[in-house]
Amino acid sequence: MKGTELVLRALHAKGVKYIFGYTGGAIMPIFDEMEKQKLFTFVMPRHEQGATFMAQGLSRASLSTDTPQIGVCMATSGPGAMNLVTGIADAHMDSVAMVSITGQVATGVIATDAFQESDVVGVMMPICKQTYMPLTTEEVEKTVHEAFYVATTGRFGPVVIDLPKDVQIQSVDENYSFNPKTFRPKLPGFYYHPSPEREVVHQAIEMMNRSERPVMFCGHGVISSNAGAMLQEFAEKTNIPVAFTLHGLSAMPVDHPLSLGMMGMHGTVEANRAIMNADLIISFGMRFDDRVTGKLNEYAKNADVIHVEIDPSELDKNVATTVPINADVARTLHVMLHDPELVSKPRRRWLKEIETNRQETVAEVEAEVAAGVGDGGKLLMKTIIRRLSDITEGKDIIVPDVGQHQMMSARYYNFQTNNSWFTSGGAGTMGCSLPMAIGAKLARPDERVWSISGDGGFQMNIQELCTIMEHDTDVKIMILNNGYLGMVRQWQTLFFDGRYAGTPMISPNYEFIAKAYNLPYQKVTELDQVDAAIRTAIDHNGAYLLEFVCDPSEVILPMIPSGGGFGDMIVSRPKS
Ligand SMILES: Cc1ncc(C[n+]2csc(CCOP(=O)(O)OP(=O)(O)O)c2C)c(N)n1
Repeated sequence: MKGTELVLRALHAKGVKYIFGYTGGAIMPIFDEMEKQKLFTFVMPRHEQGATFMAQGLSRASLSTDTPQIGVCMATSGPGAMNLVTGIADAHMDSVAMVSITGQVATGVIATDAFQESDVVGVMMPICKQTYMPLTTEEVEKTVHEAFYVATTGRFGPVVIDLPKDVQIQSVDENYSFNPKTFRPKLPGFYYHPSPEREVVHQAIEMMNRSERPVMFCGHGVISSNAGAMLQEFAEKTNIPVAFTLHGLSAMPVDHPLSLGMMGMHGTVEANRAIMNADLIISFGMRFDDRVTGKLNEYAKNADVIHVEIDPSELDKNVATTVPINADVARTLHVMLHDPELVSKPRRRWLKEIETNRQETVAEVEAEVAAGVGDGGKLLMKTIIRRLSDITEGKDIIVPDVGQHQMMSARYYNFQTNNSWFTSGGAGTMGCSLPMAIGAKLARPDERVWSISGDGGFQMNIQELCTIMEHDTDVKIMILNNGYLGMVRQWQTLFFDGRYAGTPMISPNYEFIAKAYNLPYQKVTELDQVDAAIRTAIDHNGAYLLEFVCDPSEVILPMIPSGGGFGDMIVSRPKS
């Protein structure tokens, strides 16, 4: 058996159905074997970066299905592999399981600057969970199995296998044998605590029982361990309100009476004030990112912190923890829910205080949403997202790009379906939406998927419209076109005296673009066209491109300035 056959046998054994890949000299043997075997659905992006986000979309969306799959992407050596870098780094920041296989020059010419050679392992090592370069064909199958184990054990993450061409095409020794059923990776130092220690959980429960002003945090770990329903049950049992990180959104209905919505830089006033005034924070599967905490020495000064986290290196990293619980979120919540000492307190004063904070801004925000247009009568993003949310009853899958529209989607889409929000949070990579939406749709074909982009990010991976055309992928696409790199423009408005350096943005004629990719298209400029346009896209059987012409001066608030504390939160638009 050849290395190429072993790679594919291992991928098949791991339940892989889709391969997102782009060919080239050093990966051709694997592609050739794929063509012979026809075991996988092959999806070719029009740029390797697209493959990484398609693989991410598939991994993220299939997490909550009965048949979770790991996204696999492939590229050739040198430039092909280098085009995977951004998507791999992005998956690493957001803890998304993914396996990337790159072709490498033959072992005999490694480190000679051979044609299309790059040091893939060297480049990828700091930006992924693990890298491999099998130097013999006998190692190949074991390496693929180990890669899947590493990607999906403990905190999820991307793994890269760089496969020299001779290792692909050589055959294994006749005595070769490998049994995936008995294979156990030997990974000293790679440890994983799925279950929490009961005494520590009990200590945490006692603190919750004593607390007068507790807040729960819901991070990506809740989604990764499929623990949203349990979190909701726990919140209801204890009457403790829940604030969400950007990645925690969609773990439970965001309009639940105990939900505070999103926290952090663009979080709600009620979430951020609750954190400021809390006496106890119970955080599940999140990492206290700087966009969540703001200035650390002012952060939640009067609160004890219980931190449930699968990755021990996150405990005490940014915020001092009173009770660290190094375990899987779902298993911990299970133990918590069954702790006999758990009490339900009404917490009326605390919940009333939170409601008062909510009321402070809700009227102003709702008035803006209802007005629907801003300067020059141009559409507001928040209104478009809210209309989408109402029309789809919050049940669709939302895949934003990066920018104002992303934060608007986070704030104004009323998520009702578990794990229905896939966003580049840690890296904040523009251009991710279109390919990530393709991967999500392949994972959950029966659900409606919306790719929402700004005019900037949309143009970064616009070529993936061709992949949509080729595969007839039913992704509904929205461009919120404000003629600017909007989020940066917002910072320029607020902190750079309105000097718009490098942010005005010309777009191509999207109608022509749509035509070129055989997509139906509609441009929306008036408020009274918004609902009908969204409904037309929904009713159309297949992909649809909607362009909304938006007000460039709209800002997403509240906002905590970068490096600021919660006390610096800008709640209303400065009057100029
Ligand atoms: C690849 C990449 N380059 C640059 C940035 C910095 N950046 C963050 S948001 C943003 C503007 C996004 O503009 P647009 O896509 O038009 O969306 P909008 O903010 O207008 O909704 C930029 C340039 C980034 N996040 N990613």
